[in-house]
Amino acid sequence: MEALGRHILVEFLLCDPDVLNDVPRIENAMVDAAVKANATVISSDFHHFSPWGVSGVVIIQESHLAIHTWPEYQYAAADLFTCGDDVDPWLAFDSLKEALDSKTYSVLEMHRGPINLLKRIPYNAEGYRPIAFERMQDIVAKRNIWFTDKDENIALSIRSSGKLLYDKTSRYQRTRVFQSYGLGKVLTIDNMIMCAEEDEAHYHEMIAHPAIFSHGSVERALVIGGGDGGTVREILRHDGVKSVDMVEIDANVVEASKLHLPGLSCAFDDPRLNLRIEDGVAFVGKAAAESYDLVIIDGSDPVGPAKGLFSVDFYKNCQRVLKPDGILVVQGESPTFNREVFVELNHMLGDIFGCQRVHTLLFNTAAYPTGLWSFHIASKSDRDVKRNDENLVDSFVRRHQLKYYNAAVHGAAFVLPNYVENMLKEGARLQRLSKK
Ligand code: SPD
Repeated sequence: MEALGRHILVEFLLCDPDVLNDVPRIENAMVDAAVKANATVISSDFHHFSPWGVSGVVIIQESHLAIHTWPEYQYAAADLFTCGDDVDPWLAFDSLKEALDSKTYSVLEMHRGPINLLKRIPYNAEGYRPIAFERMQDIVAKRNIWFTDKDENIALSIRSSGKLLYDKTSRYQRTRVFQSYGLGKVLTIDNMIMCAEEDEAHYHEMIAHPAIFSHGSVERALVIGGGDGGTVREILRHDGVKSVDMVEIDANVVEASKLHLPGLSCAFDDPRLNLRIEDGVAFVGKAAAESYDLVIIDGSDPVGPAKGLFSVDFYKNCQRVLKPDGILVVQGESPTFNREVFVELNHMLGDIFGCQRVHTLLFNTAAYPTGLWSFHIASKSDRDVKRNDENLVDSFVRRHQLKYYNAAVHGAAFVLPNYVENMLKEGARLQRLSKK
């Protein structure tokens, strides 16, 4: 039958679920399929589908290829629609089948616009042809691939250039570095964003300097996690610091940073740094009592290997290894994105250190969902962590050309909006009730 276009509807079954949940990989497979079918790619738009999977479309000059994937069912639904005799959608089908590693499939082919049912009218766009041809010369395929960090309800997407610079999976997790358009190179662990070149200073300056300046004489520090190197870079800016033990569980994170994030990994060669690749929870369990002025927990979210970083026993050990006037800083999650963990961490530390000695600071970041993140700071003595020596801070900020932290930001970061104050108080009330 003669027709204007061919439309292939495919059920790809028993596919590789990891491929089906990988936005850049699916986008590449679809663009590749279009090229193999001899189509001209105009643009592509691919996103994470909630809660898992990928959804996207490749616009081709000869129509479109679209896909939705369900990794949890090892299933993908694709529709491959092409017009004209020069493009063969079956070549796209073959290419996709292989890329998705689909063990079985079913296909329905429809001929769209059957010529014998249509009546051609004397429509003449000849005058437009030269203009259209000229415009076509400027078309450069536009690719939209988004890395999305999300829970069931809230997400943050960063547009990727499609260039994956690092991708390794250890026994703990998958570490990737990709090139983004808006925030430089981005480091991810599993499906979470860890840091982005253009924005990481907010996080790393605020995890280190408020605690160090309020302590006043940090000499020995311990960092758990922080494999990208940003936290130790900030600590080692302080001349008074004599040694830093850094314990990262996954060598891949350190390797990815050394290879692709020179701005973060630049302090790895500092002779004061003792980098160990091992389990931070076990390390703190064995470390000598009262041996550190500062302990920083720079972990990822409470899933996978970072889970142990969110337990009472772990924080009791952190308190034990601190000197009597030592300070603990904990990656505190977001009051909106991870409300429960945010409150729970604050209270857990309050139970161990005493709630008057635990303070929460907030800072903004473009790289994490909701844009607002926190650190909880627990002091082993009665110091006012909000105070700092303005002159000292100012000259340090000038000397190191800091991007985010300064003396005023130090104080302001501890000022909490009412909803956050109330969230922490309400959580404390519920905790008291549950203990009765
Ligand atoms: N949701 C991301 C929480 C980030 C935790 N750590 C990032 C590591 C940066 N050094």
